[in-house]
Amino acid sequence: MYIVDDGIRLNAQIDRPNNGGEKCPLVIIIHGFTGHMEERHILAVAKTLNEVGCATLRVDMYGHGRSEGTFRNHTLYKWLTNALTVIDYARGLDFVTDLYLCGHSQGGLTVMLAAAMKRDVVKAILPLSPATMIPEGARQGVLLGMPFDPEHIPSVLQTWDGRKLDGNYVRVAQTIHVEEAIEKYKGPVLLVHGDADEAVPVQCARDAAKAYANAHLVEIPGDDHCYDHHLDQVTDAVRAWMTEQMKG
Ligand code: FER
Repeated sequence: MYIVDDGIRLNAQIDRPNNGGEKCPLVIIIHGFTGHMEERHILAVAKTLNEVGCATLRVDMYGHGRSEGTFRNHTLYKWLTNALTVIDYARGLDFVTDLYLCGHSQGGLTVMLAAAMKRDVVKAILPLSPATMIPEGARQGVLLGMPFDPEHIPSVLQTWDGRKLDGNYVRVAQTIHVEEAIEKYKGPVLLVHGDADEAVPVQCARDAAKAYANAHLVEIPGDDHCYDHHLDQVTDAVRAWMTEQMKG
């Protein structure tokens, strides 16, 4: 299934809850930088949400997975407008009651930004290991483990897997202010982060948890960026928190 965002086809999949219920909440789930909607941790979180009675809408963002657009040309603006389009699509589904946003890493950052913009329609958010350091890293010239001059951004950067990323990614990221988005969103927030994350420091989630009006942080001791060791603790945290949200 595709959701079309201004001519770009975004590969997406809806999974309804196991009880096959009529109307239900829906959680949009967004993967991270270089990721896609079939990653192990994305599928595990989706399955858990389906088990507690939520539909899920997983989507491959611009330039990722089986969506259109090229990786090299993706930016946080493109992901953000993708997210706004996917939110509107979800709101138009007749079986959907409350709308939630969940995202991993760069997808977690994206849902934090989108929730601020759509705060009147987003019930709660679940940023998992959110890559909130990207904008400040872009301003400081520290991204992808390669220092660069933030006033003279290279036209092309190299990612850790050797793929090319246009310098406009950095120019866009430099304009984004995560604190403003955090300040605007007053709904409930579940943050989950491994304290041995090698890609996004756990401090990102600690800072966000302090700054949000209504946040709960679950740290996973010893776990890494994609929860290779304790994915079950991630899904336990999601299951417990979402069950509480659905009561209220
Ligand atoms: C970076 C570290 C992490 C970066 C992006 C990420 C673009 C995102 C990781 C993810 O989404 O999984 O320096 O620079």
